[in-house]
Amino acid sequence: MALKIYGAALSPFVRKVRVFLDEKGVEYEPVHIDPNDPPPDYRAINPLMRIPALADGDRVLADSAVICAYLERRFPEPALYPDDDYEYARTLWFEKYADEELGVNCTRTIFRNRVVMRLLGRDCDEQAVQQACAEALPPHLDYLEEQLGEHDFFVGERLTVADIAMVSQFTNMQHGGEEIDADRWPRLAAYVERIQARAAFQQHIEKESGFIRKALG
Ligand SMILES: N[C@@H](CCC(=O)N[C@@H](CS)C(=O)NCC(=O)O)C(=O)O
Repeated sequence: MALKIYGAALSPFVRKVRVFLDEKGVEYEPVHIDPNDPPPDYRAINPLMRIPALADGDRVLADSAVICAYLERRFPEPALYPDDDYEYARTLWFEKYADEELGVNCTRTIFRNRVVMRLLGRDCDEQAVQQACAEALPPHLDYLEEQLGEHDFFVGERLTVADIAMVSQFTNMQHGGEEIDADRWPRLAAYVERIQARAAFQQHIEKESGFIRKALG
């Protein structure tokens, strides 16, 4: 039976799980759930009513980090977590950093105000967006630029769930009209562009950008 991924395409956490499966070449059925108006019976799948959730037959799981950890064991190849103990923990660190620290700024502030609020016909809190861009995000970008160094990936010289989580958040920031300043954070900006050029990311970003263009002009 095909896996089902519940959620909406523009969510960074849903995109993370979809890209994770696409990188592994595993098929799935996307089931649309609007996070602003989930159907009541979705509570049986995720009591927190958040997206994404996964159904693998009659097994259900919620939270992108939990889902990816399960999928890694279910479909081990190609590995998206390192074997080495320390590298494994560093991967979880950067995944958590992306989901939480970048998530607050890139998605819950920039993307939510510039895209979601407009799609809902509500006001954008531009002051909150400016605060995220000018004050909250730069220390995170400084740290990530330094941690990335000259490497192609955050951990272990190959793609991990940390890269997928990280670039998924920056994709929402870009959907919200903001870019990483390549003069200030050149390695991070080039890294995001490189990871987004992978087929697994590309297909989603193209569709999402098309939808946003059509909906918001
Ligand atoms: N830690 C969760 C975060 C999921 C999350 O916050 N999803 C948002 C959409 S991007 C959502 O469902 N928001 C609706 C709500 O919180 O009620 C994960 O990684 O899956």
